[in-house]
Formats: sequence, structure tokens, C-alpha cells
Amino acid sequence: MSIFGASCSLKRYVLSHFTLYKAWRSYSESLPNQHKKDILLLFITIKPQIKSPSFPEIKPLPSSSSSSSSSSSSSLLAFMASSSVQSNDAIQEVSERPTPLDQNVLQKHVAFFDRNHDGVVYPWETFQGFRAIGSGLLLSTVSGFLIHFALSQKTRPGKFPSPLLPIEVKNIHMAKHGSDSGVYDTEGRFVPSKFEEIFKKHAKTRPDALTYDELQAMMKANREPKDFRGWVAAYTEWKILYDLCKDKDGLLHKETIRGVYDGSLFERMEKEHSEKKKNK
Ligand SMILES: [Ca+2]
Repeated sequence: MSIFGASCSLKRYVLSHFTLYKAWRSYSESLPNQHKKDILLLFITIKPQIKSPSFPEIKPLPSSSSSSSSSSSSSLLAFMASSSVQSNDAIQEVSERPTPLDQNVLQKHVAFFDRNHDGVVYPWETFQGFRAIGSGLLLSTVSGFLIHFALSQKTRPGKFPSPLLPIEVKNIHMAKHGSDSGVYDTEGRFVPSKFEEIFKKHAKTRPDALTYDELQAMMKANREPKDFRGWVAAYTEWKILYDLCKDKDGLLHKETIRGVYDGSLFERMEKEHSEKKKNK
């Protein structure tokens, strides 16, 4: 690219960011501090569509109540994100957690944490996702950092490492670790026979659930020799799931595990957690 071309691109880039910044300022005046921070972080990381910048009309917030603020901030995040996503045609709407039509189950599993549906998950979105399903502050914070630290670069082949540790949802199958159950294949698709195999082999107390000891036996059986990272990753995932989702008898149910694989469990937990908070 010539110096002149680079200079024009830079100018357009700065102008696009300035437009986004003005939009952010106009929206954020009545938002809670947490939302302002999220939006600002997204603003910093956004890559404007330089070739054809076009922005929707910014309308003022209808009211300053917390629920409307939340929905407005989502709309703004969605709008800002839409200017950075090059191929989001498959996403029909952004305000009601749409599922892109071509997502496989592993992508759906991860997409829950893509809180603004822009195809990229940042550590603070993982934190928000964990909080939304009822995890404590410490677990949510540590998970947000460690998961992204371990997986970010694997989902961004050929790209320069980013200090913001983004995870690209469409490439999540590249971050699959070893010593797992094999329920996701190498492309991130669900393999029903592998899922049934878990219970045929390890559900000795009840055919449709696992005790903690059975869970440990399954992890041990799945271990590949010297795959220490895979061992730790599998242990962490199953331990968190067990602690969050076991029933009062210490059983982890088959339908719960199925819900984890297709991502539907997280949405259900989020709904239950938000209803619990309302009823307090
Ligand atoms: Ca996102």
C-alpha cells in the first residue's frame, strides 16, 4: 500500500472511531458504570468497516431504569459490533440471542458466552456468562482469564496474539483438547454414540446419571498418555459442571450433560438464576 493510501485509510479509521466514540458518549450518559466499561472496552477493540461506513440513526434512551439501560446497552453493543463483523449475514437479530444457522453444537456451546453476538468472545464476556449462570465472583474471574489464556490463540490461526485474549467462535473446534470424551468430533459436531458410551461404560449407580466417583473414573479412562494439559482441561470442565449442576444426591444427570454439549443448559441456568434473583 502507498503512503498516501495508508494515510487515507488511517484517516478513515480515525474518523470511524470518532463516530463510534460520539455514539458511545450519547448512549452511555444514562447507563450504569459497568455497562459503560463494557462498551468502552468493545470500542477500544473494534475494527470499523472502513470501505463503506454507514451507521444507523442514534436514538435517545427511552428511560433510565436499569432494565431499559441494559437492553439499550445491548443494542448499542450490537450496533457497534455490526460495524466490525464482515460476514454476519446468518445472524438474524442481535437483541434476542440468535443462533446463526450454520453453527455446530460446539459453536453453540461457546456462543452463550458471546454476549453481544459478534462472533468473538472476550474474557469479560466469559465473566458475564459465568455470573449469569450463578457462578461466584472468584470462579467467574479466574475462568474468564484462564480459559481465554489457554484457548485464545488456538482460535486465531495466523493472527498476531492479542492481549485482549479474544476467542473466535467459528474456530472453537481448533481449541479442542485431548483426553476428552470424544462427544465432539474434530469439527465440533455432536457424536451421539460417544455420548451414549459415557453412560453405558460409567453410569453404574443409575443409567441416566453419574456420581462424582463415576465421573472421575470416566476422566481417568479418557486420559491420553502424557497429555497433561488435556487432563487438567478435562478435570476443570467436569469439576465446574459437577459443582454447579449436581442434584441434592450428588448426581450429574444425563440431560444436564446433554444440555452442556449443545449449549442449551447455560441458557436454562441463566433464566433460572435471573428468576431466583427477582424473587429475592
Ligand atoms: Ca462478543
